[in-house]
This record gives sequence, structure tokens and C-alpha cells, in this order.
Amino acid sequence: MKTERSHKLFEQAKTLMPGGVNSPVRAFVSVGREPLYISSSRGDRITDTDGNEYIDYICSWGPDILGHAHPAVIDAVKIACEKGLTYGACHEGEVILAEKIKAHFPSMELLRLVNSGTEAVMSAVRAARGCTRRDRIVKFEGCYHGHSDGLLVKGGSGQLTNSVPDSAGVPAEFTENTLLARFNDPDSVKALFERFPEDIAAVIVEPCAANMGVVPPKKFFLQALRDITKKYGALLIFDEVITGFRLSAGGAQELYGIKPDMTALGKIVGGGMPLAAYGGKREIMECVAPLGAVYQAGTLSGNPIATAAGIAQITQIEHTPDLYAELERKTAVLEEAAKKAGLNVNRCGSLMTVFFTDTQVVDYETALTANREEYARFFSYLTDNGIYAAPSQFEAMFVSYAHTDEDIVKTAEVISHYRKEN
Ligand code: KE4
Repeated sequence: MKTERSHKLFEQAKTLMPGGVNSPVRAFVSVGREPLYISSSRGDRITDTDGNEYIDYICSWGPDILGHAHPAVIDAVKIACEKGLTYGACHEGEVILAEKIKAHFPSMELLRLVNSGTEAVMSAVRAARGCTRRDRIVKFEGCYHGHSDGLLVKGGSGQLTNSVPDSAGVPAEFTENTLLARFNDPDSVKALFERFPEDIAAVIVEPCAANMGVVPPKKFFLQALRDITKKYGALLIFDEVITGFRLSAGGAQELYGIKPDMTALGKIVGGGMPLAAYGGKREIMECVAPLGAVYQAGTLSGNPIATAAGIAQITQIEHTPDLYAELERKTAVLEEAAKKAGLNVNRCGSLMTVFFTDTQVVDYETALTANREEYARFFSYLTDNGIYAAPSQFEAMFVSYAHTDEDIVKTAEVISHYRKEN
């Protein structure tokens, strides 16, 4: 496989950006290869700058649930661009998108559009603290909620991949109010509330974890969090940056029937453009400026190009009645092939991770038993066979509506041959 052009660009990039990348997981460090430079994408395929084409299971880490460069989204963005790229003022697109989000996530009685998942979660946590007048936050080991200082504690995703679960550069005072619990272990949360009965503003959780690899919630786990937070007057925040519009049109909260007090959305909601959102109960969000004392702002928040992409994507989702059934069907084919090949798989809808450990992965501790070197070999095997998957054991495979049955079968065959050929 030719990679000269990617190599050349990477060499140049390393003289310009830390590690040559704009986000650590893209550096392919943990899989011992150089990153591929992508030049175009369409449907379930991406093409790198050396002309190699791959079946893509990163889908830009989630946004491309309909596949890359969906015509409806592209057309909406083209039309929006003709009207100007940014106004820094109110416009109709914000209203239409907010209406659509609220229709699918009725728990978001008031919401605000921002520019990234990090910003959405950071703002939701600030609003939770501001309206409860409490400082402590509970997060789960291995969950990743973006890179705001207070949440860079035992984080997943690139933090786990690059072995920086607790980032340097974050003063101890910034994380002393961040309490850690164990995913899928309600007792670990109860113990924190018994210790700090009146100090915890919120519990934040990825309702299906996808940043220590995919770890679905055990039965009653989310209900237990709902009960504990209600009992102690704390808020329950669902970080649905990945699961929102992916596990269902109403995200994990619709799928599992649990109503959080606040929700953070990202990725799919922006149609591939830099747009995210946070929101929740009216009385909470009325604490946010200009109504309340919790300050949050953004030059490009609700940007007209991004709102056009988000509206187009959600509209397309609404007009694809078999979307979630198809995502389920296609991903189940991959799961079955992996299991038949003797691989350890966790799946939640169209999110899947092959773990290289004999232990069932149910939390951070069991995720850490995975063999990263073997995952790196698996990654290389997939890449060399035209399959582009996450360059990290602690991420997810994302399946889109654009993944053809032919490409799903091809992927299943490649996965099923892995053990035999390695
Ligand atoms: P961004 O700031 O990257 O838009 O979103 C942060 C975030 C928040 N919450 C959850 C549950 C997330 O998964 C993320 C970001 N996801 C990672 C992939 N696991 C982004 C990829 C990257 O960091 O390059």
C-alpha cells in the first residue's frame, strides 16, 4: 500500500503541530503507524492522499451517521454559504435547529448551541453548578467528556490511548471537586453521595460508554443514577455527544427511557460541522446568561453554515424510517463475525469495539486488561485489507446508513479471517 504522500505530509505536519496532528488520537501513536492523510470521502468510503480507498468505520468519530458527504447536507451547506458564512447575530437557522433538537430530546426544555462537545459538556457542568450552588461533580473512570480542565480526570478516548488519563497542566484545585465513580457500579456513586450528601451538583455519564471502547450500561445502572441523583437533589447529566441521534433519534435517553436533567449533544447534531448543544430543564437553563448568572458565550455559536448542516442531517434522519433498524442489522453482522472468530466484542446499536482481552469489559478496570499491542496488530490487519477503524483500542467502530451490505460482508470476512492469519 503506497503511503508516500501521507508520509511526506506527516513529516511536514510534525514541524508545525504537536505530534503533527490537531487531535491526539489521529496520530496513530498507539497502533505504531503513521497517520493516513484523507483527501476525500463519500458514503461509507474514504480515500487517502495516495489514492488508497477504505471502508470507513470512524465516520469522523460519529457525525457521519448517514455516511460521508450526504447530498442533502452538502446541498444545504452550499445554499447557506451563498448567504454568508457567519453573522454573529441571531438567525432563523438557530431557531429551526433548536426546535428539531427539542422535538427529539424533550428533556432539553431550553438549550444552547455551541461549537464542540467539549464546550457543550463544560457549559452544562457550569450551569449545573450555578443552579444548584454546589461544586462537586461525579464522573466515571474511563468516560471522556472533552478536554475541559475539571473533567480531565481518569478520562477515556485519547487520554487512555496516549496514557494521559489525568492531563498535565491542570492545577489540582481544578479537579479537587471532580469525584470518580466506577461505570456500571451504582454503589460507587452511592458511597460518594453518602460522603458528600449536599455538595454534589451533578453526576455526568456517557449513557453508553464509548471512550474506553464500547461499554453498554448494565440493566438498571442508569435508573440507579436517576434515583440516586433525585434522592440527593443532584442533577443527572447525559453526555450524549456520541449516543445522541445514534442509538435512536432521541438518543440513549429515549432508548433506555431515562430522563436526565441535562443533556450534551455533539457530532451528529452538527451534520459534520463544528456544532454541539447543551440543555435541560427550564429552571436550570434559566440560570444561563443573559437570563441568569451562569456565563457562557461563543462567537460562532449557532453558526448559519453549521445549523444548515445540522438541520439537513436531522431532517434526513427523520425521513429515513429504517435508519436505526438498518444500523442495528448491519452492525450485528460485524458483531457475529467477530464473535465467530473468537473475538471479544461489545456492541451497543451501531457502536462496536473488539477488545483483546478474555475478560468481559464492563468498566475502566476491565477495559485496561485489553492487550494494546494485539489491538495494534488487528488495526494494521484491517487497514492493510482496506478497512479503516479507530487507531486505538479505547474507541468505537461507527457504522453508518451508507455502509452497503457488500462492504459489511467484506468487513465481516476480513474480521473473521483475523485469528486464522495472525
Ligand atoms: P469534542 O470536543 O471532541 O467535539 O467532543 C468531546 C466529547 C464529549 N463527549 C463524548 C462522549 C465524546 O466522545 C467526545 C469526543 N469524542 C472523541 C472520540 N471518542 C473525539 C475524537 C478526538 O478527540 O479526536
